[in-house]
Amino acid sequence: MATRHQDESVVQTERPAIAPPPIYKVLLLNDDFTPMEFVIYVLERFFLMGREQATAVMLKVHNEGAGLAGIYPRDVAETKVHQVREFARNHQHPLQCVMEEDK
Ligand code: TYC
Repeated sequence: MATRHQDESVVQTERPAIAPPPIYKVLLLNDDFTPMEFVIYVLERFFLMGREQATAVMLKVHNEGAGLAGIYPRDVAETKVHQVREFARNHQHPLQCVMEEDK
């Protein structure tokens, strides 16, 4: 913090420690019903991946149960989760999207 004295001199004392803002992983979860092509499209549209990366992430989710779609500050992660859930629901697919703090 800076303290300004009457003679205009400035004394630099210790800064208060500010924790970096928490960041969140946004994950897609596997299910037996959502078409692979739909998941690839979701990764392209909402997570701005190219076709190849989107296909690789989709296959990881399919084979391992979950996969990383992206890492964001909390408000952005919440928006992504909301958008994906709504988009999947509108297309009557059970695709699940969740977020967790990235420790
Ligand atoms: N398991 C799905 C299928 O075989 C594909 C799928 C992949 C579903 C990723 C969800 O997050 C998911 N059609």
